[in-house]
Amino acid sequence: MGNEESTMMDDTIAPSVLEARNIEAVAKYIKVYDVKKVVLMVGAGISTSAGIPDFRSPDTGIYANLAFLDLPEPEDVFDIGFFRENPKPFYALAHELYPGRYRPTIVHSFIRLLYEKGMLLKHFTQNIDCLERQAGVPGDKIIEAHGSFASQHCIDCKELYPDEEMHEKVAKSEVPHCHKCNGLIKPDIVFFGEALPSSFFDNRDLPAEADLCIVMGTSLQVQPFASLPSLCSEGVPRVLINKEQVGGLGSRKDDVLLLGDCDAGVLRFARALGWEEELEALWEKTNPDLQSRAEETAPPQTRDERLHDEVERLTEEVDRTLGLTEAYQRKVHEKLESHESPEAHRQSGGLGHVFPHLKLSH
Ligand code: CNA
Repeated sequence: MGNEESTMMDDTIAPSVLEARNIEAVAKYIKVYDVKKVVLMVGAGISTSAGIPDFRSPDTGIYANLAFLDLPEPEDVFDIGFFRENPKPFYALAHELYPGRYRPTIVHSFIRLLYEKGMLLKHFTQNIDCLERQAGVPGDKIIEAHGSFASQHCIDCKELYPDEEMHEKVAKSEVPHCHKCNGLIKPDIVFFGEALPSSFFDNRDLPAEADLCIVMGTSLQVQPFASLPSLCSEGVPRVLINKEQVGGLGSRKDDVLLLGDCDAGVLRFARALGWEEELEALWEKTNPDLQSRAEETAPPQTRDERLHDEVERLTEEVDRTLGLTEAYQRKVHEKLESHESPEAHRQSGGLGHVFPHLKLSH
């Protein structure tokens, strides 16, 4: 399996379903055939523009930059046998890759858009960065074929390890140990020599049902994932958006290769579908600056809201600086007095209940 013919289709041979072997013809096919069952197969290349390096890109890939970890072979960082002997290189790398530090790319938002349009049959990802979830693709539409950082267990007794402690350990590049048996803790990502999750095998029939397949950002070098595109039915268009041609993509009559950067490829695809604005709006929602901008442009607060916020802020300040000086107490008191009318003050029973440790004189 997975040894698909990789001889490229001759330009003189016409496609069977598409009008032409280009992305505009795929967009037309989607509209004309009312495509509703799209399968995606992706890898690290869809997250490189988020700032997460892939494995195999020369110069920028993780394998080319593992010298600092001093490994016999770069692949050893994900080798379960090596991990048992020396987990430190993996945890140094986990520190770099850990979810929460990166924004989804426009490709992740494109996958979400396919979902919103009711067209996403299944998204197969080799990535462990959880960016598709962060972009709003629901978990039941995603097969994380190589697992993810979402949970972690002891490699010996299989005890679950708490998320919060894991975050702390990874943040410090420390190796966590099991609270029960002191074994090594490993995130539930699939290492070389480990079985893929059952969800991968349970859903492996879906590519055969698809009416469109999109492969992006993967070198298709890791089996059994690499065989997925070959499981699509003959006569179903397959699109490859990647820096280079990979696997058997390009060997069938309705294969379309969009070689180059995947963000640019997806934008061109969206434009051909008339979805460009929608896609950009969806991607903008993943912008972490959006929240702060929303706050800046929020309508002015009412007097009561301002008062409530001020009380909360002062409570925190007081909690932080227990053991206040007399002068500071006076300052807080004056400030509160100037924000609250005597009437409101009486009705609320004063501020002593908010600051039980503050002896305010009324
Ligand atoms: P890979 O073998 O490193 O291949 C990446 C592919 O993407 C190559 O063909 C690149 O040319 C191509 N590529 C890189 N950047 C771009 C770009 N901006 N636009 C278009 N194409 C690009 O990675 P695979 O995913 O194929 O290998 C499988 C491994 C990688 C899985 O086991 C993953 O767990 C693992 N991995 C995941 C992450 C992540 O979660 N983001 C990061 C690094 C490695």
